[in-house]
Amino acid sequence: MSGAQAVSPELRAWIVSQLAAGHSIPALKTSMRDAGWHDDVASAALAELGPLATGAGVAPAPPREMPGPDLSNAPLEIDADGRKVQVLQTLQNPRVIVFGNLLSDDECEGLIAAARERLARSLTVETKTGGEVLNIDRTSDGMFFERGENAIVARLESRLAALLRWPIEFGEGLQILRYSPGAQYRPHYDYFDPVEPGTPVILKRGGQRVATLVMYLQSPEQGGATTFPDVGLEVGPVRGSGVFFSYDRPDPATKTLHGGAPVLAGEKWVATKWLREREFK
Ligand code: PD2
Ligand code: ZN
Repeated sequence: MSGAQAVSPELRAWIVSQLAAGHSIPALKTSMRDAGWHDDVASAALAELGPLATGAGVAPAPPREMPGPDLSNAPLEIDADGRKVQVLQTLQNPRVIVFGNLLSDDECEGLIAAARERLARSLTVETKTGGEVLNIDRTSDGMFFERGENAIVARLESRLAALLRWPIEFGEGLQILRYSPGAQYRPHYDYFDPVEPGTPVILKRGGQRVATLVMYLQSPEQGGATTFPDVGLEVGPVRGSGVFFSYDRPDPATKTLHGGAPVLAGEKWVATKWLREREFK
């Protein structure tokens, strides 16, 4: 303590706000001196609070809420809006969960039948401009359903909202992909790359993607696994099952690099549901 002057809560709050506004420590010292604060009080306060300006010593952000099932009691199956979904396999880092019995055969066939006539060579969101482009990394054909577009889509979406504990409104419309022999989806991240110039436009609608669920509607005869190269995981594309993974930040450190291995024989059909951090209007 120096003389009669202590670092008051008001001074503390003022320093924090000035640092947050980008003012330098020497500039603050001059202002404090002009306002009548002793140099040693000013120095002590700035030494304590100055690291805030660089981010050092700031408590890390609290963990954000993420989509995912409640696995606190290690359930073998979860009742999701009336369907008993199996929990077949889990990985902590990256967060990956393989589900069985997600869809019935009738639901798989119904989605394929409704999608088939609307298939076009798959476009991906082009992060350079925010538009859509043909992507040579993805050689499947695809289409999107609107959210709630037909009875099967609506039923599946409420099942997924219950299973993953994430509002229906935060999900993109269901994407359907068909991979013919030779088709693949080279490894990529599903979040939008923050450094690409088109990303801010994409994020206006619902914010970042935070999780993906790839559901298998038809198994190929050979090939077509969903791969996670960072951790050497391959998930077999078995009809009615699906692989869920989440990413709490748009960063390769999430280890969520993943791809669709080439289909070697037969046709592989998937439905992908992407979840956003906010309502996707
Ligand atoms: O079809 C797949 O296995 C696959 C792999 C990687 C699908 C996606 N990504 C996707 O739809 O994002
Ligand atoms: Zn993907």
